[in-house]
Amino acid sequence: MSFEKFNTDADVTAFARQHSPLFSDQDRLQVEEIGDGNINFVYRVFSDSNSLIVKQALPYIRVIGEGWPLSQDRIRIECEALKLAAKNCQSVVPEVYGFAAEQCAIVMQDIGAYGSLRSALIERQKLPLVAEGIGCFLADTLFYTSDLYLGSIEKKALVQQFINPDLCKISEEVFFWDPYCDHERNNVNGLLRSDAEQLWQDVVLKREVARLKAKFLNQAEALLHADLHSGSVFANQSGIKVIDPEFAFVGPIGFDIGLIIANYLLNLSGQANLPGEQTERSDYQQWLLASIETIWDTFDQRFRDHIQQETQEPSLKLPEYIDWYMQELLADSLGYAGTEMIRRTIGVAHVDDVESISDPKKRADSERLSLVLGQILIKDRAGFRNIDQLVVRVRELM
Ligand code: SR1
Ligand code: MG
Ligand code: MG
Ligand code: MG
Repeated sequence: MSFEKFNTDADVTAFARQHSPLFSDQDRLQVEEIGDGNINFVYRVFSDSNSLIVKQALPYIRVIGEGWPLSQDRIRIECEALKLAAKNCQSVVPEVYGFAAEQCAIVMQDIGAYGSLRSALIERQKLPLVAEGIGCFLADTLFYTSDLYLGSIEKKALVQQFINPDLCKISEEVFFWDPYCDHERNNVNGLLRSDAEQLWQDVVLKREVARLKAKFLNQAEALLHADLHSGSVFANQSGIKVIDPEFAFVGPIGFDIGLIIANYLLNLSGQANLPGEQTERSDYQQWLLASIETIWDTFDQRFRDHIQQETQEPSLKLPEYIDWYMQELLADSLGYAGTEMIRRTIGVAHVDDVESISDPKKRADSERLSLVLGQILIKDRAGFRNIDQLVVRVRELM
């Protein structure tokens, strides 16, 4: 059967009925298109009493159109990554109800009781369980898909299952190339032009970004979410849900940790100029820094516990090795955090935490802070011995 895009509400509801037992024949169904991501189409299908989500991958990037073709295998990747995360980190991802390769579409649980973490951060909500939830998600999904847990043969099969060349190529370009040259895809605030030009001349920075890119290309360490920004995390008072793993591939663990830390720091940069009382905004910046510490500390403790209790391979359990490994992981994470901050500031896909600041001068002030932090994270990443040292450094720059 050849691929057909859902063109009408009836197409979407028919698919939803066929792939989930949630609705009866008597239910009158309605559809709303809710996708605000860059890549796919997302629909919410609902009756008076039930709802679910249908997500369809077209053969191109949604926000660009047919000019940027993209493999539809990404929807299989997303489906399989969601199922694996559900197994490794219980109830933290939406349940998959059904999948159809021909229509390149998934039917899954509606997590309507949760809201985007990005919006919560912009509104300065202090949701209590989010940072710890993210730390646990990282520790569980990354440990159980790494060589620290899987057998050698099983691990290679996982690498093969998640070969994701098109989506990796997007990240290879938008993280590690575009922002470091005057690329036509970039989006640079006119008031930041000279800062960007200075950055494009910085060969030490470019060398360090190349080292991070080489790890991204070559280090098949664990199954990553690989797009873990604050729009991929949904949250409420009782915890988190993580969505959208279509970029999943087996890569360097620090990439996932770094992306989410960066998104807290991007919000911190935004809070310097978002609307509201100064005292309220600076108090929130301190809360963001405390959250970053909690994310790392929770991840670090839980990941070490998993190694202690579940790693079979004796050479990988050596305490001296584990300490070295966790130190490397912190450096990698901070380096990748820096690349996320820079690409979200002068690259193709900006974030509302900063982009919603309407006064261009104020926005440039926040963007400059993001750029400075991003460069420090990349160049000085190996110098931070623990997460507290990062927090101290950020406070000096605020
Ligand atoms: C052109 S696609 C840009 C970004 O959108 C996705 O959400 C990923 O973050 C990707 O890098
Ligand atoms: Mg996404
Ligand atoms: Mg911007
Ligand atoms: Mg601490």
